[in-house]
Amino acid sequence: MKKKVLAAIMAAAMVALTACAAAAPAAPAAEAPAATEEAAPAEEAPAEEAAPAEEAAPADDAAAEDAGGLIKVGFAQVGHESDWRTASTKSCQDVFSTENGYDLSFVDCDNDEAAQKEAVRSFIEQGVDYIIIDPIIATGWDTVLTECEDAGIPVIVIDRTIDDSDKYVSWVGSDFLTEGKAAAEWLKAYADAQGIKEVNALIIQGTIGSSAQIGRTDGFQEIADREGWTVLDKQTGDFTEAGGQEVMESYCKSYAGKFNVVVCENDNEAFGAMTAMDNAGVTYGPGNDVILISYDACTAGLEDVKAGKITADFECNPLAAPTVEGVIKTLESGGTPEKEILVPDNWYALKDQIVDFSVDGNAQSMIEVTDDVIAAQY
Ligand code: GZL
Repeated sequence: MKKKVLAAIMAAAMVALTACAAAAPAAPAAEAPAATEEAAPAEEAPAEEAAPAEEAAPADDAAAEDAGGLIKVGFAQVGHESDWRTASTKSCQDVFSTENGYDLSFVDCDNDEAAQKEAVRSFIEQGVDYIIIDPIIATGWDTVLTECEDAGIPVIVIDRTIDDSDKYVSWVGSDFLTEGKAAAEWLKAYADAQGIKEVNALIIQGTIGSSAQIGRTDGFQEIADREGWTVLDKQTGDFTEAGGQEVMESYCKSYAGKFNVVVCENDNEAFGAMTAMDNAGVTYGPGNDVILISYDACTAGLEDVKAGKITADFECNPLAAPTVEGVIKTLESGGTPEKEILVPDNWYALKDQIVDFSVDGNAQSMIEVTDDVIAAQY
């Protein structure tokens, strides 16, 4: 929207300049006012043949062409650390395509907070119409969001939250605290059904300071405290498979024979943890030594549920881009979008591991993992 106004002003200025040039005695080409690219066609003809103002359109069309009539969107993505992230990126690139009327500037910030702030500032320099941010961590944002506000560029936050500034139009994402509570409330119901009296859990956390990590850790811990469970340790695997394997290798040495639950804050960490447990001779999944809980419920994660490796998987929906586009369309039409827009999550297990449970008094349902469910997943 911002760019369109600018293009119109430039076009009007070009028309005015061309009109002036046509009316004034022709200055020798060398003395003619410096013309911008856009004015070149009108300036090239000798004054007497200067194209009349209305024929200055080619220059204006050139300016409009520059803006392309597309809505310019800058997206500062966390990185490429997980299957979830891959799906999130694809969702955004599919929605904010040229065919759909967008000119997307995409930056993969490779889990680097400084690079992410730099990307947002580059979008301001480019004069995009909208900025989308998936914030690597939840704090440190007010300064750069103030710069976006000063530049008149609306910011939309997708997925993870920004907790130290409200200078954005909308946040679109999942309820991470509920995800953590759901995993723990399911564990409580499942342990009771299995006659498991003691829970000794090890947690492999996501990127420390990300709202996804904070919510899942805090939600699980709240129920663990209520139930008197022992959380033996929490260490970050940074949402990566390598990180999950490294932490689980250490856990298998430090807590050998002492744990019966492993909670991985995303599927890629669970993949790594499984490798480490295999190497240490620790069995996991229904009927084995360890109850393995994971988050994201990506396709590969659900395949591991179906294979009896991950005992329960708590989804975080990565396909928020269509909802973000809805926010932009509302803004384009002069409307005011909701400040917080939740996208729905589901919980998954095999039939025998599905138990009734509630979160904050709200009854939960679980989806049985079948080949069809896996085929339909992201
Ligand atoms: C959650 C998202 C997390 C996923 C991980 O909304 O930000 O980051 O759970 C991803 O897979 O790396």
